[in-house]
Amino acid sequence: MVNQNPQTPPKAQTPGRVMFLDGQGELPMIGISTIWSSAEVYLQGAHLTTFRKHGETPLTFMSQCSRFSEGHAIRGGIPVVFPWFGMREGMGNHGFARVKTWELKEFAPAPDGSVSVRFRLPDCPEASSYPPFTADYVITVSESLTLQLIVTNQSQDEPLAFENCFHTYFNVGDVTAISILGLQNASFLDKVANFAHRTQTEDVLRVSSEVDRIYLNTSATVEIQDPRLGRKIRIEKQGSASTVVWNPWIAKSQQMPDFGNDEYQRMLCIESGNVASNELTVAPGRSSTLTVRLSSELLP
Ligand code: TA6
Repeated sequence: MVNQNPQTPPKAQTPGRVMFLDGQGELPMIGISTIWSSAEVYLQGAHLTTFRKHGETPLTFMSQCSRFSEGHAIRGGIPVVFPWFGMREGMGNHGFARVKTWELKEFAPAPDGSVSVRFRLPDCPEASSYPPFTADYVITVSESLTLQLIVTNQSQDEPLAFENCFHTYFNVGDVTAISILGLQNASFLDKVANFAHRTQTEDVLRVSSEVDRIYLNTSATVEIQDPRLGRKIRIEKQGSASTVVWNPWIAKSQQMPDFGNDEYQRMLCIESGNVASNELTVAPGRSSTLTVRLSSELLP
């Protein structure tokens, strides 16, 4: 509606809200609500477990079998993978950030109705093999969801090398019916073929078996078209050269204790970050920011 009286400021948006709650397994969690959407974030891993627009099914997928206990990664939502991706000898998969309890530094309901929360990775023994750094994570909830991971090298003289990735699990109606757009001509490491180097020639990627691909040197927006849920999801990114696409399919699902045997049918990971040969090196005193914006639209 047009404001008839130029002296009267337009009506303020309803401010967003932040609530402190006990989540599953009594892990501390915050609930965020805005006029458009709601979200839940566990302090362990600064792990977003749900983002849902009002009137839509959740954008993010959560396994019904996920563990919620200290020191164990949550299965679903958005694990923050840092400072390494994949296996590191004797050190487990996907870094330590996803199992540490992050400090909540700030939460700010903005005048436009959005809410931002900022977390910081605490000091921990595992970080001592790196030059000193800080890692801040800002989640902004509005009609869309924006994620920012800011890593600053606090060393005076040593470069900081690391991998990062938002290992996002999306909720889909039927994984075999979706179309994944935005990866044509990108080259990838195919983990299901012993990391063979390949290039995607098809304009649309479809899933009909296990998929585990690390696409390199691609900063393009990826789109998931989901005819069963009648929606389109957009994944826009900045400061990210890699995209990982993962669906465990039948056998891997059965092997994962914290994942239901049939759940592969309703999820797909499209992960944005900098991994493998796209690993980042940040000079002393400098920062690097990974930004991802997730949005959705119902199909006509
Ligand atoms: O990003 C894909 C991937 O690296 C897969 O290879 C797969 O095993 C997955 O992540 C899950 O890893 P996680 O350590 O959470 O079981």
